[in-house]
Amino acid sequence: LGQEFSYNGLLGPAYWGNKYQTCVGKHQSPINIVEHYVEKVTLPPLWFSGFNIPRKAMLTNNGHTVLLKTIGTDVPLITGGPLRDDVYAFEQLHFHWGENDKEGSEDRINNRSFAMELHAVFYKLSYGSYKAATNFPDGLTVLAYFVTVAETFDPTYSPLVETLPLIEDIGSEAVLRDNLILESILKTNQPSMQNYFTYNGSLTTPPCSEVVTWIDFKKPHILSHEQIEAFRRIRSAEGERVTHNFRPVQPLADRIVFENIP
Ligand code: SG7
Ligand code: ZN
Repeated sequence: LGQEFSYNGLLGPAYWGNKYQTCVGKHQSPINIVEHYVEKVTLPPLWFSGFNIPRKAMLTNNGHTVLLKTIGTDVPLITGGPLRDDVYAFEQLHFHWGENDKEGSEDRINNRSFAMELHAVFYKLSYGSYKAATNFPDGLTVLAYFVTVAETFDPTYSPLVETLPLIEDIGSEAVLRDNLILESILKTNQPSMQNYFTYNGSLTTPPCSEVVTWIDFKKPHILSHEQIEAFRRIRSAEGERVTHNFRPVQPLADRIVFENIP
């Protein structure tokens, strides 16, 4: 588990391209989104289904991040927006964070970093599986939520945050005490979900496959400093705390970032 790449030293982001050719591709993620240069558009609404059902959820420490998967059939689906008529199925969600609350997000807005970024990963259902989908340019979509820090934190994160002490060791996993309603964390029922940036990019870790339609919501989530500290206590392959698991921004090159104005 988890020693093919790292976020510092000789396995750090500057060296990912040595082992993984795609990581030096032209359409990599993350990027800095400069609001002055985005192209405003009005896309069909994003549609969410199956997010309001309570599901058994399992949290895993994979040595790089904290990963949540739901257990059971009839997975949550999304379509619309930049996905057009294609249907994408929920695979997992995970987080990126930094050493302190001033950094941690992967994408930036006008060069601003956020304390954390939540990624909900979906694969195009017609490709049959997550793994198969990663071979196609439109194989994945990731819903990205920026996180800012305040005392008045979002209580819907509590069941997840309370499980973090159980998975501090690499490879450990734990089932959330109560079944999880993804809609509470992901806010899929809220109008703010229709205001987002979208662009074509890559996985932000090796193999850096350029197969991701990124959808970055403008409205940030709010966690407390203490909640983010609980993430910083999970341990990597080297037995050290994971205090930095975000990739530096990559060149935009010839890409256009769109902003959906509902
Ligand atoms: C996190 O981000 C994990 C990885 C994921 C990677 O490290 O969620 O997933 C697993 C199953 O470990 O890597 C290949 C892959 O999905 C990159 O995903 S991201 O681009 O959304 N950040
Ligand atoms: Zn991610």
